Amino acid sequence: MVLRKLPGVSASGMGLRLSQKFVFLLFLSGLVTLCFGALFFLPDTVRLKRIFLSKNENPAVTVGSDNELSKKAPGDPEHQRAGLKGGEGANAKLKVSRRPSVTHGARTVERSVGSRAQDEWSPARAQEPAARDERVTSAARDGERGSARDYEAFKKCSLKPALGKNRGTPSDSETLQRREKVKEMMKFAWDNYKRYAWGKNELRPLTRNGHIGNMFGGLRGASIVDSLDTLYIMGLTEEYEEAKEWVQNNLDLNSNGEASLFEVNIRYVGGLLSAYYLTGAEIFKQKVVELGDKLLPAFNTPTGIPRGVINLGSSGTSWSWGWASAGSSILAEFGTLHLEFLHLSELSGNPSFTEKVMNIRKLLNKIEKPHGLYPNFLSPVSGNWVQHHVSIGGLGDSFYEYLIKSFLMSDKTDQEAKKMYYSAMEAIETNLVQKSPGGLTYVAEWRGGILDHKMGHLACFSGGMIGIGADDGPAEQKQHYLDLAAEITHTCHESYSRSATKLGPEAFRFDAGAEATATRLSDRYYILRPEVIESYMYMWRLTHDPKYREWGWEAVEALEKHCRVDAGFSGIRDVYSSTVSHDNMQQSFFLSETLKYLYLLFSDDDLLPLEDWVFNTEAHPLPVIRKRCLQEHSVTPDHGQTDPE
Ligand code: DMJ
Repeated sequence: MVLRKLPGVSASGMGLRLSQKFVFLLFLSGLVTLCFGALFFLPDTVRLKRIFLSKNENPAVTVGSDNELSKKAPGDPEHQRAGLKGGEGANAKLKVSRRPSVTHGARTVERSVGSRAQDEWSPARAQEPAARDERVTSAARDGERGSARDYEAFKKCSLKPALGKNRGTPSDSETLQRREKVKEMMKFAWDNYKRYAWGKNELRPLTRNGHIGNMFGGLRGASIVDSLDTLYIMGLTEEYEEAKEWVQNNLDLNSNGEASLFEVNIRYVGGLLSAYYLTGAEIFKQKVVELGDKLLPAFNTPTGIPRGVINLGSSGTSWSWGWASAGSSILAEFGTLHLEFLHLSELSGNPSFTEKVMNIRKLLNKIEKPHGLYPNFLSPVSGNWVQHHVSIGGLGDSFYEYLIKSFLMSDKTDQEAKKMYYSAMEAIETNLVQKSPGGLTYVAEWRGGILDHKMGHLACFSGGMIGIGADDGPAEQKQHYLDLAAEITHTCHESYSRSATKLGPEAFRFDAGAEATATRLSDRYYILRPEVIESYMYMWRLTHDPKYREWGWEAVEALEKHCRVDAGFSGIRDVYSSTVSHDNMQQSFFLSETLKYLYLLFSDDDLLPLEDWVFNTEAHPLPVIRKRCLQEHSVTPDHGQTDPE
């Protein structure tokens, strides 16, 4: 722009008229606004935070949110996928903390071990009882010494071959046929994902494209990582190899996005760990330890209780969910890390992973609990409960699951987890377990002492959980726990059989005349969730009552009839309408959990025997940690195996 001084017109020292000055100022301010605004279009919103937020390293700093993920409301499909519902205080401010320097000597050496040959299995010293003093904290001690375990060590310490004598093939032809059907469903789901959504997180089967979403912080291929172990155990070898090749060549962990710590942990960390322990392919170990490192900054809070959302890039910034009460962290999220983090320490030799989750355990053990119950929201700053909503469904569920599974995964040495689990169960029975007028047993929710007579689909995992915990309970309670597990599983089956589609709603109620049916329109959907089938699988293994296989088959028929579409499987919007409306989403947990549990239900018990394997909450099997045996087979970071048997 050229500015000229006009003759006869008074001008300022710059030689400009007032109107020209005004135009110039307007232009300047427009330019500044434009530059400032452009910052917001930078791909990494965290850059802004780096510039404008406190440089304070550790204490939480209250900031406004530009984090899309954390702004999602609890009813948002992204949260429904995660099983995160409820949640008051949607306007809560977010908290942020930043990445500390992460230092340790995790091994990332790639060494091809090849796939596992079943007849190579040897029980070695696996039968030796674990020493009393070898409790979970020993993982940290071993880490300090820099020892690490590997596939061979775990294999030698298993009691039985992972895939059984004959890959769990059942002897009766009807069960075999049913199992083959489930395998065909897996292949169909996989082939369509591969065809239309390869490399994306999930398949949209109606529109035949991929879904990325914002739960995984820019990580891709959730369906691939979630499917690795299912493909492997089903003997879908070609498909497993494709998946492994994708992980090797395309799973890029250098993402800089904002992820749910919980979701990345249960799906990616869990999926990679299982794939490693089942196959011994070093690429899975290398990737999982690298990913695990990226999660550590989430624990950099005043209490060590991690926040829900973490930036996977170098900033390591973390946030609480925008909808969680007063910047709180969620019980089911920070309480569902223990199994995977213990294994991360085992494989890397880095004790930090174990220390982080033991710190969470310590805080939860010590804190005062209303009526012995664990509320769903806790402040990562003060370490106090934020409000008294208790649920064994969404927001609370897998915390309880991980207590009993931590005990089982420790070769039954983790007495603290055992004690916490059975005390929690006692409180749940006293305060939450109810019987409906029609005789159905259910687990209600608790809001500061008032019962909400509702059970979520998510809460139906508890049949299986209480079942696997029965045998180690107090002698006089064992049969009682098994009965309770069967009753809850029966109630969950009722929620399926009382619908037109024979699939269960997201939540069902026991009030205003309702008995295991959804009374609200918004609770009528089914998104291919596994929990009810998961309980059938455990109850089958524990009792061998044929009804569980029959119920599983009913679910297969319903899935085929209502959820199978031309290009994959889809959730449905209303289980009570036989004219179905599809939600156009094939969730990754359908491949990792629903189909895997169905396959196991129709297999012999020696496929992934429960003496050796504990399933994480995304159905990824993790081996029992037999400390003493493993110590004899551990490797040192730089010199390979100490005991090259
Ligand atoms: C899965 O991702 C896991 O089972 C989680 O614990 C809860 N929600 C889904 C399946 O419903």
